[in-house]
Order: sequence, then structure tokens, then C-alpha cells
Amino acid sequence: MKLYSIPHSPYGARVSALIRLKQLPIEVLPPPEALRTEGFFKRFPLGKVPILELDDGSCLGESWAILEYLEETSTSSRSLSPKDALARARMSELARYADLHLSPNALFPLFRSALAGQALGEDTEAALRAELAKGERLIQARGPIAGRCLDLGDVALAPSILYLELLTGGVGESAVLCEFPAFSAWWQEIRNIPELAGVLNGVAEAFEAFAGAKASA
Ligand SMILES: N[C@@H](CCC(=O)N[C@@H](CS)C(=O)NCC(=O)O)C(=O)O
Repeated sequence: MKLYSIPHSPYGARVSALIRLKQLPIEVLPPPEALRTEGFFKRFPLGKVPILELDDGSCLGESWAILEYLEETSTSSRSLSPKDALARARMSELARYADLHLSPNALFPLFRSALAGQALGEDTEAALRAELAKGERLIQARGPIAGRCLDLGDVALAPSILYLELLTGGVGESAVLCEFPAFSAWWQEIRNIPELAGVLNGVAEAFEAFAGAKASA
């Protein structure tokens, strides 16, 4: 199998992290067609990376679908999905928080402000805190990673928090995240997991290059 992604993609980073955590023999490559071209859309109907190309040549898009597929089908001894149905539902809840709450309501506006070189407006700051407060409650309910198993929910959320840091200029921990103790402690645990730290550091470097290129364009 192959994973097509771009180096600064937070969604691709989720899958790269899973590949490392489970030591899967999947090569991570740039997409074989340029993004947003007719050829890309023809081959990959959703028009986004990451894309997992299976051994029979068929393709699967959407990072969460890819994570679940790899988790279910790989023979790795490391499980990232709890056996208990409620714990599994809470894992998906965290991923959906990242995709349906934190990203659209807070990170995307932050991304637009940061790339335009604008200071954060009051609305953007308020939305960011409101979304982090939601995450704080979810993370508190799940408890520290040390007391349970790292799961796909943690893996899905981690790149979003990296982006929060990059976009708010934090190093190690952004000032705004410090206001949320359970979230902050979770982030420190994530940063201490070598496979995750390796992937996140790679995304941070790629983002700096991407943002630098945008700024000088
Ligand atoms: N919901 C999708 C989001 C994927 C996504 O937005 N990918 C971005 C890169 S981070 C992309 O492909 N952008 C290219 C474009 O929009 O043309 C997922 O979870 O995989």
C-alpha cells in the first residue's frame, strides 16, 4: 500500500503517525497528480490528500476512514482502538471534535489570519477559547493517556493542536493552551511519544517552509 500526502498536511500526519506507531510497511509519497487538476479529481474523487492506495490499485480518501481501515486490517500487535464500545465511541467523538468543531470554528479562521499576517480578531480569539473549552471537557472525561491506551482519537487530534501552536506562535506549548490544564497535560503526553513527536516535528518544519514560501510569494 502507499499513502499519498503532502508534508504539511495535518490530516496526512494522522495517518503517518499511525503508520509509525503500528510499524506498517506503507510508503508515504507525494500525490502522483498535481492537486486541483483534472487528473487528480479523476483519480481521487474527493480531491484531497491523504489518500491510501491499496495493493489492488483502488484508493481510499478521508483520513479518519483510512485510520479505521488500517487499524482494522493491519496485523500489528499494537492496538489503537479500545475493545469497549463506549470507549471506542469516545475515541470517535474526539476525532469528530477535531474535525467538526475545533478545525472549522477555530483553526481555519486562525489559519486565514496567520497567513494574511493579520492579528487575531476578538471573535477569532473567543471562538478559539470556546472550542478549546469543549476539548478540555472531553479530554478530562477520557483521563490521561498514561491511565488508558493511546487511541485513534488522540492520533487524530494531535496534528490539530500542533497547528494551534504553529499558528499562535507557541513553542512547546502555546499560551492559549496553557489556560486548559487537562488539554495541556494531554499535549505534553503526546509530545513525549517518540513516534508522534517525530511526525509532528516533520509537519512543523514543512509548515514553516510552506508559510515562508507564501509570505515571499
Ligand atoms: N477531511 C479530509 C481533509 C483533507 C484535506 O483538507 N486535505 C488538504 C491538505 S491538509 C488538501 O488536500 N488540500 C488540497 C486542496 O484543497 O486542493 C481528511 O480528513 O482527510
